[in-house]
Parts: sequence; structure tokens; C-alpha cells
Amino acid sequence: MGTALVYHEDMTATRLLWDDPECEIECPERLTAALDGLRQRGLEERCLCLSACEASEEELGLVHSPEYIALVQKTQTLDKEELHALSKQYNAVYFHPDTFHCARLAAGAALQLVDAVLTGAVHNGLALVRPPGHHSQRAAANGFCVFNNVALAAKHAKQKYGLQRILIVDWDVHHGQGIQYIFNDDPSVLYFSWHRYEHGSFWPFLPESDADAVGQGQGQGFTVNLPWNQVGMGNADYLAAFLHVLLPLAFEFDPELVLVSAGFDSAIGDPEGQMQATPECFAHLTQLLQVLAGGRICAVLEGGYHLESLAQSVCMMVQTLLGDPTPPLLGLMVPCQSALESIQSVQTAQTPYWTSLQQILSSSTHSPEERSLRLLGESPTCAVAEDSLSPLLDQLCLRPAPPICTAVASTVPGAALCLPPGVLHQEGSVLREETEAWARLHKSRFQDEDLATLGKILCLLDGIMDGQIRNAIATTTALATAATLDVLIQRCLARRAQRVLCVALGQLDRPLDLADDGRILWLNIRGKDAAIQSMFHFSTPLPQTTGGFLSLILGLVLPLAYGFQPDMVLMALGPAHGLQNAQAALLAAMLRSPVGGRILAVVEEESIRLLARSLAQALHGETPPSLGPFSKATPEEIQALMFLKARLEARWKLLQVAAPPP
Ligand code: X5A
Ligand code: ZN
Repeated sequence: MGTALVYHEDMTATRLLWDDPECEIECPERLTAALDGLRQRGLEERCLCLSACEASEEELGLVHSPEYIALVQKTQTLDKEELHALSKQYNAVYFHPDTFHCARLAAGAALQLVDAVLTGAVHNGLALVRPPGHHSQRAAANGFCVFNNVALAAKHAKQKYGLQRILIVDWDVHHGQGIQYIFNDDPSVLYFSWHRYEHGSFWPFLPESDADAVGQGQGQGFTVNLPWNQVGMGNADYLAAFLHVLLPLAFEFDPELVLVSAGFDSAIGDPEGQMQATPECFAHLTQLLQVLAGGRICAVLEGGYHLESLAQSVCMMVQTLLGDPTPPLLGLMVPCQSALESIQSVQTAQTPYWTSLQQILSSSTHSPEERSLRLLGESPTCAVAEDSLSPLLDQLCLRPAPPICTAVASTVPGAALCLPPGVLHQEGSVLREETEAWARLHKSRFQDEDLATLGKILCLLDGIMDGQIRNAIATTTALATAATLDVLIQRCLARRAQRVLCVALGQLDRPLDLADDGRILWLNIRGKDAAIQSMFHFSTPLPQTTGGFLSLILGLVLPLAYGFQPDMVLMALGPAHGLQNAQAALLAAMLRSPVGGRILAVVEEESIRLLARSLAQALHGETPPSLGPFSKATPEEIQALMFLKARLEARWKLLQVAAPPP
């Protein structure tokens, strides 16, 4: 099982044959640049490479009219003047004698990728194709697009595999109006698109690209448009859109397959998009999607016109599909005012159709006291730094993947844990004297028999910090869990970790000598009420509903984690933590993104037999099991979250779900 890469060199054949400044950016070098990038980084050879085959006429007929297909077919024999004349009948389109062949290969590649994923040959994959597809309509080429590759893929998945829920994530910077039209009244396809809009003054200048276009008939609520009204949107804006709009809806929708209209004209440097998101952002967006649909992701290239930015972004996505850890996200994690307004407008339009948004919106109706707290933190307006591109692209460093992926040190015999293959048992330990010295600092909280385990856990921590191990699970006796966590925090700091995020579940008290200097972010998930000691130390109850749990993760834990940018995450499951298997797995899986996978999970031994396997799988990169049917958060759960968010969002700007009033 792995990642498919579907490609055919013939797709570089089509190119513009006359002068047209609008169309010249859609050039063959786009594909060669992306492929060269993958080759240079050794990513191509790690994929299952499939050679694209043309889609049949019948397959094209899933979306397109017979007359339109025949018309495109005829372009094969037209001369340059005739091609030019035909092209002018469409909006931002050029035909070439090889267009029909290329467009059939592009559509065929998307279908093959769906087959590879849905037959279980691979987990996920990318089709590198030209021409792109998302603007194309039943009987019209549009915006460089001839056949609608992703719409065809969705129809194919429904028809051949009987899928009932498909999510399409269109992160290209243009609105894929073609996809929107095709599935406008179809509730089995949830179409999400963000796009440069500027209140309608950006191509394709359509009112139906705005947030209030939500689909029609049975399909109401299954079209989700997030229009960007300014250029310069960056990593924080894209993340906020995923955490506060796309992911809540996607979890509630519970797709069986995720298709990505993977356009990279939404990345920094692109002449069309004028946005600021750096290539690593696409690694993060990809990893966030990997918790859905059992990890079944089919990405199909759409736009992307800055060759260097395109190649890097494609590499970031493929690397993440392959399971490599995500590189850190650069930049201040503060969404801009205009982005928050856009996010709010989608939430308002979609609230009637989605329970998860009803929860979020209720939590952003603020009391006067809360409103004054919100105003403490004004959001910046977005600014496009002129020559910010090359330094950012140069900085892009790739940590090599650690030799050992996930390791376990356990007080419980390994065989009892049913660990997945590829997980290593930690036998090594730090020196006995060193362990004893740490234990002495926490007098009387360790029994003699705890010391051997502590030595191994310290060794795991060192392994993660040195890049020898990606992440790890350690068990402790119930009594020693809190003390172990204390030692781990101190050792992280002693080893010069800049920021450590502790997510402590169950009965684990905040260490008394915990520094409040911004190096430790301590979040305790336990008990009855939410409480705040400082901007770095607080606690919240564990929700009992799936809706409440998801809101906690997407609305609180991840925005905090992304805002904090930790070097290391300590996830501790102490006595009476109350987490179910699927919850623990989802929390671990999602905490990996903001920290590049560097998580040490400490679990008290009572519950490890139940949790070890799914926790190890999640840390290892497997998609966590489903939380079960969606259940609405209770008013108490929402109130606790609301209480925390209202007070914390002045410091942690990614928590904001709505723009402060002007
Ligand atoms: C696939 C894509 C853009 C067309 C822009 C026309 N099309 N101005 O990115
Ligand atoms: Zn585009």
C-alpha cells in the first residue's frame, strides 16, 4: 500500500500556438517542472507510477454531452486558424491538435487513480495532468479546462463503486464553477472551493462564486464557497479555513472518498493567485485531509503557474501522501481581517445545513464582556510582501525522515499490546545515574520499580529530539504518570526545546513549578468546568458527544497547537482520562501536523492494552477509526469551549472564527 503517481509524457504536447497573454501561462513546462521536482527529491521512485490511459467516450459521457465530445474530437484535424477561431468561442481556452488526446489522458488519469485507491492497490495518489479540469462544463471548455477530470472521477466513483458520499476539496485559487454546476443539486458530492473573488471582480466574475451559493434542491448545503476578497492570503488564513469551515463540515459529512482539485495557483509567487501561502502549507492541508475517508485521497492537478512554487508545492503534497512528517509552517499564525470576514460569511450561509456550524456560531455570539476581550486583538489586514518569495522558497528545509518511525516502551509485555508492524520496542535506556538524578528531583514520586521504565522513556524523548525516532508511546504506572510528565517537561527544557505543548488528559495536576514563560503550553482535558490560569495554562472538560469532541480538537486544540508552534508535543493519558480508542487515535493523528510528528504519548498502564494499537497506528500515520455517528454537542460542552475561546483568542488568533466588529 502506498501512493500512486499517474502521469503520461504525452500530456506535455498541448501548448498555445498563437499570442494570448491570458492563456500563455498554461504551458507544458508546468508538468515537467513538477515531475523534475519529484525526481530530484527521490519522491517519484517511492510512488507506484501508473502510466495514464485515455478515458473512453463512454467515460467522458458521465459528465459531457456527446455533441461537445465530438466537437473536441474534431479539433484534432483543424488547422491553426480554425483552432484559434474555435478557441475564441470559449472563455480563456486554447485548442491544439493534441488537445483531444491530452484531455482524454488527463481524464483517464483521474479515473485510474480512483480505481487504484478504491480497489485498495494504494492508499492515495496524485494525477499530474494537463489540461486542468475544474472550469469545464457539460458542453463547454473554460479557463484552460477541456474535460472536467475531477467531476468525472466523482461520477466514476459513484457509478462503478457505488459510493454515496464524496468530498471534493478545490484549493485551486480559481472557483471551479464547472464542478459546482455539475453537482449543484447532488447531495452525494460535497464541493468545497476557496477562491480569489475580490467581491466579484476577479475571473470568472460570477455571482454564484460567492458564499451564498450553497447548491439547489436536494443539494442545498453541499456546495461550499469561500470567496477571498483580498489577495495575500497566507498559511494562517488557509489553516483557519480548514479548521473552522471545511473540516467541521467534512467530519459531519463523513465522506467515503476525498478528491482534491489540487491547483497550486493558490501558493506564493503565483501570478494568477497573488496569494502568500508557502509550499509547506500544502503538506499541512494534505495531512489534515488524511484523517477523513480512511485516508482515501485522490488529488488531481489543476492550476499552478509559477514553476518553482508549483514544483515545491507538489513535492510537499506527495511527501505527505507518502506519510513523511510535515515541515514546520512559517509565518505568524494570525488570520487577516478579510479572511475572517470571508470565513464568517460562509458560516452564516451554511449554518442552516450543518449542525457542526450551528455549534460554532452559537459560540461566537458574544456577551458585551466577551466582545471587549475580543477587541484586544485586532487582526491585521493582509499585505503582499513584494520580494518575499525567493527567501521563503530558499528557506524551505526538509528534515530527513527519522530512521525509526514509532517506538514503544511499555511496562506491559509487548505481545499483550497487539502493536501494528513497523513499530519498534524500545529496549535502550539512558544511564542509570541519570535516571536516578531526574527521579531524585521528584522525590518520593517514583517507586524503585519505576526507574527502569523512566530510563527507557527518557531515551525515547532523546530519540525524538535527536531525530532518531519520529514519535513514541510509553506506559507508566498510574501513580508515576504525573511525575513522569514533570520529568519529561524539565528534560525537554534542559535540552533547549523552545516550546513544548502538553496535552494532559485525566487526573494530572499542573506541575507546581511549571514555568509560565511561554515555553510550556499546558492544556488539561478533564473534570467538570473550564478554567484558565494564564494564557499558557488552562483546562477544559472532555466532551462526551462526537460533535463536542470534534469542536474541541478543531476549534481549540489545533488552533492553539498551530499558534504555539511547538518543537515537541507531550500527550499524557493519566488516570481516569476517559478517552475512547477512536478519540485517542484522532487526537494523536491530528496533533502530528503542527509538530512535524514529534509526539511522545505517555499512557497510564491500566488503559494501555485497549489503546496501544490504535494509538500506535495513528502515530505511525494510519487513518484513525471513525468516532461513530455524529452527535450534536451539548449546551454545556459548547459553553465550556466558548468560555475558553473568548478569553484565549486575544493571544491565540487562530481561535477566532469571526471577524471582530469594525
Ligand atoms: C485551471 C486554472 C485559470 C484560468 C484563468 C483565466 N484556470 N484567466 O487555473
Ligand atoms: Zn486556477
